Amino acid sequence: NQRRPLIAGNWKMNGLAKSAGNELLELVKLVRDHKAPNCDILICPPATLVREMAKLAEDNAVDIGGQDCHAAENGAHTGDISAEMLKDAGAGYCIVGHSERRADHGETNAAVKAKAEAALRANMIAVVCVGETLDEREADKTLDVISDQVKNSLPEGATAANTVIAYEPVWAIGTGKTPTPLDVAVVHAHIRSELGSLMNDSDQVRLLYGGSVKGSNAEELMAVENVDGALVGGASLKAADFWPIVATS
Ligand code: G2H
Repeated sequence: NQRRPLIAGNWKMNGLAKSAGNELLELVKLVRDHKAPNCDILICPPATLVREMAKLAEDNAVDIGGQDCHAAENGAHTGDISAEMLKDAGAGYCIVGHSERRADHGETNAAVKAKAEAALRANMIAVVCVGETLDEREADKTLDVISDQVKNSLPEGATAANTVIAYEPVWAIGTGKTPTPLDVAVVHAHIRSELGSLMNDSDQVRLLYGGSVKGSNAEELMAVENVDGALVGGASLKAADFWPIVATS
C-alpha cells in the first residue's frame, strides 16, 4: 500500500488570530524538530483564519484547508464562501459534508457532492465526510447508510489524488465514545469496496477515521486495516494534544 497517511485537524468554530497563530507555529515547530513525519498534516481553521494560518505555515510543513465551501464559484450567496476563495486564501484542501453541516444546515448527499466538485474545480483536495447516526447503527443500517453517502456524495472526477473520504460515526463525534477497531475495520473495508465500482484507483484513496480521536486511542485506531489517517476535532486545537496523534504515523 502506497497510501501516505493524512492527519487532519478540524478546528470547527474555534480560534481567534492570536492564540490560533501560536498553536499553528507550535505545531510547525514540532514538525520541523522531528524532521518530516511520515504523513501529510492538515489544519482546517475557520475561514476567517485560513489566509493567516497559510502564511504561518508557509514552508508547507502543515497544509491548510477549509471546513466547507459553497458549490458556486461566486454570486449572490450572502455569507457563503466559494472554493475558489478558500484556494485564493491559501487552502489546499476542503472538508465537505461534515455531519455537523449535514445536520445543522440540512446538507444532502447531492449538496455535498456539488461542494466536493467545487473543491476539485478550485484545485483543492476534497475531504468528503460520511457516517451513520446512533439510530442507524442500532437499526443495523450502518453499511447501507455509508454506501448511500459514498455513492451519492463522491464528486464526479474523483481520484485518489483529489479526494479523501473520512468516516465519522455521528455518535462518536465529540462524545468521547469511539467504535471498536473491528467496527472501524468493517466500515473502512466496506467503503474501499464501494469505491472499487466508482473509481479506477480506489485502492489508493485515503480513508480517514474521525470521531473522538485523541493521543491515547490514535495508535490503536491508526493500526486498523484501511485506516489511512485521522480527522481530529477537539484534540487538534492544541498543538500539544495534536502532535501525539501525528506522531503515530
Ligand atoms: C469529528 C471530529 C472532527 P472530534 O467531527 O471532525 O471531532 O474529534 O471532536 O470528535
